[in-house]
Amino acid sequence: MGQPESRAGEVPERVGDRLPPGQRLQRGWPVTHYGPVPKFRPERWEFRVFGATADGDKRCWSHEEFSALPYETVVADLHCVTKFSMLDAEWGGVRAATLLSLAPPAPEATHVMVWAEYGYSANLRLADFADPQTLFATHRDGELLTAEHGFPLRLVVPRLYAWKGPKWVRGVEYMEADRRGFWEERGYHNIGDPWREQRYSYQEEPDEGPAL
Ligand SMILES: Nc1nc2c(c(=O)[nH]1)N[C@H]1C(S)=C(S)[C@@H](COP(=O)(O)O)O[C@H]1N2
Ligand SMILES: [Mo]
Repeated sequence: MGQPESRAGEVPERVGDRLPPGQRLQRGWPVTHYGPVPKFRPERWEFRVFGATADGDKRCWSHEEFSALPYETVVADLHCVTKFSMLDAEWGGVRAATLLSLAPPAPEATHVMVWAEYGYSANLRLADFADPQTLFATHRDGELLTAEHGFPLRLVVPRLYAWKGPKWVRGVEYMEADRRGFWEERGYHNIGDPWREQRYSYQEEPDEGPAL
C-alpha cells in the first residue's frame, strides 16, 4: 500500500480526464470533412466580415493583409463528434477576439455564422466566438496547415465539437438572431459542447437553437 501500482497507469488516467464523455483518443491527425478540398488562389482570396457590424460597413482583408495580423498560439484539444479526440495540438494564427476588436459587431449581435469555401458554415454564439481560445489558424505545431487540414485558414473552437471550426474559412457574418449552419441544419446539435455530449439536434432544449 502507499505505492502507486505502476507509473504507466498514470498516463491513461490523466488522458481520461481530458476526454469528454464517449470520446476515444486518436493518435496522429486524421482528415475529416465533407466534399472536395478547395484550391487556394491567393489573388482571389479575401476574408470578409459582414452583417451586423457596429458601423454597418463590411470589412475585407486580402491574404497579404490577413497574414500581417497579430499571430498568437493556442494549445488545445480537438473533439470530433464521430468520437475521436486529438490532444495537445498547438495552433497558430489570429484570435477571433482580435477580429472582433478590428471589426466590432453591433450591440445587437448575438451570434455569428462562420463561412467557408463551397458554402460550408457553422453558427456560434458570440460568446463562444469571442473566447480567447477561439483562433483562425494558419499553422499547427509551427507548420503551415496542409490543404486537407484547411490551408490557408481554418477556425478552431476548442470548447466545442470540431465541426464548429470550418476549414478553408472565408468570412464571418455577425447576426442579430441565431441561424443554423451546415451540420446544425442536418441533425447535429446547435451548440455542440462535447463536455455535455451535445451531439444531435434531438437533444436540444427549446432555448438551445432555432426551430428546425
Ligand atoms: N469546410 C469544412 N470544414 C470542416 C469540415 C467540413 O466538412 N468542411 N468538417 C469539420 C469536422 S466534422 C472536423 S472533425 C474537423 C476535422 O479537421 P481535420 O480534418 O483537420 O482533422 O474539420 C471540421 N471543419
Ligand atoms: Mo468531426
